[in-house]
Amino acid sequence: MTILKNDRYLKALLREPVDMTPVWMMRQAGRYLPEYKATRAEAGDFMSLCRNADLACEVTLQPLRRYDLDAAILFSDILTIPDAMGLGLSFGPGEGPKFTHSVETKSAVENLPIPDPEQELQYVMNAVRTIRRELKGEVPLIGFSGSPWTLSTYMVEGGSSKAFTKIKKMMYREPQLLHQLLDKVADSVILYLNAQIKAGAQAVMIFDTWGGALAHREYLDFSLQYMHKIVDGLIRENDGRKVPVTLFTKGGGLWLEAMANTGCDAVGLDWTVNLAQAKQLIGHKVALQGNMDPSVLYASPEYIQQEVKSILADFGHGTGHVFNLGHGIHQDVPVENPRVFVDAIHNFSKPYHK
Ligand code: 1CP
Repeated sequence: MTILKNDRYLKALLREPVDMTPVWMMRQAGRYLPEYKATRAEAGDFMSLCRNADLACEVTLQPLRRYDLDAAILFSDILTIPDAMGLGLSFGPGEGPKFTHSVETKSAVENLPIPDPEQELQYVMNAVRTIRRELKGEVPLIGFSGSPWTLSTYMVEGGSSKAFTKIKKMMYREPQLLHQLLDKVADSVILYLNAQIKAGAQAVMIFDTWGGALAHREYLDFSLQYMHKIVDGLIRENDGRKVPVTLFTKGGGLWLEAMANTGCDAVGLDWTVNLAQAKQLIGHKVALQGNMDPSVLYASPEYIQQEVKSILADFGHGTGHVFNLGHGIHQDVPVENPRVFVDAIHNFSKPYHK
């Protein structure tokens, strides 16, 4: 077992005692950091940055040099899987992701290959191996994937969407076709995450960013069912240590019990959820990650500290909480503010762990 100097993130996910509440930030590597923008410019474009293991490692480590974070997250994107399936991913300047080919017909679904993670996605595994080496056991490395539903929204719509018109037409007109697609994507995600774990990821997270666009029954059927399948298919122990799995559905506050019942180790919460209520509901089964509104990082240092104190008080005593934002950090937050946030969590949480 590789020794970790700081393992409080892994311990909190497994609800083992810690000295203070661990913290990382969703999208902690990104455009709010001037050094990220410089490295991205050096790479040329976003996908070139992802494909270059040394530069992907560099941007993964950048936020850790500035802030006292308890985990690193692989620098990559959820859309690497559809890209590896041959859909042709591109990111125009200042635009969202776009695919050359969308998946709208039965033949398109049937012809989709399941990518071999050590072939078409080997650049991701190389980034994982490089980052693990360069982290030198300081903090654990988180691997990740999108959920089958969230990935499929991009694949069917051909890019970002607000109304999800095409995929919802497919869902209500040809549900079996959508199930076929989701199942294929779920199989791809299982292979991809297990390869990340074998390459060195010490925990994994599944981002279901668009699950909140679904109606209740459809969430269970078209999103959660496939995340459950992934949880069942994952390697849960590696290098002598448990590999915790976190599920995050943005807008999933009404489905916390169902999420906790998948057998995952932790549930990520957006900022609409009250942490005390969530703890009461599912805190005996899983750890909780979250959940400050990312926009609070626009506020004054005093306000940020107050908000951190309130969220810590909501969770109360004991382990099982990983502090985070309720969604990704915004591009235009002042770079000093994440330090106020991270330090406040560490300082103010100590009494809750005595
Ligand atoms: O211009 C740039 O530099 C690209 C911006 C960017 C970044 C920094 C994109 C394009 N992806 C990423 C990295 C990324 N994406 C990470 C690793 C960085 C880190 O966390 O430190 C992760 C975990 C993701 C995950 C991701 N990509 C999600 C799920 C998490 C979430 O925020 O909800 C989603 C939905 C995507 C798709 C995507 N990739 C990029 C953009 C701008 C988007 C969103 C598009 C949309 O709104 O539909």
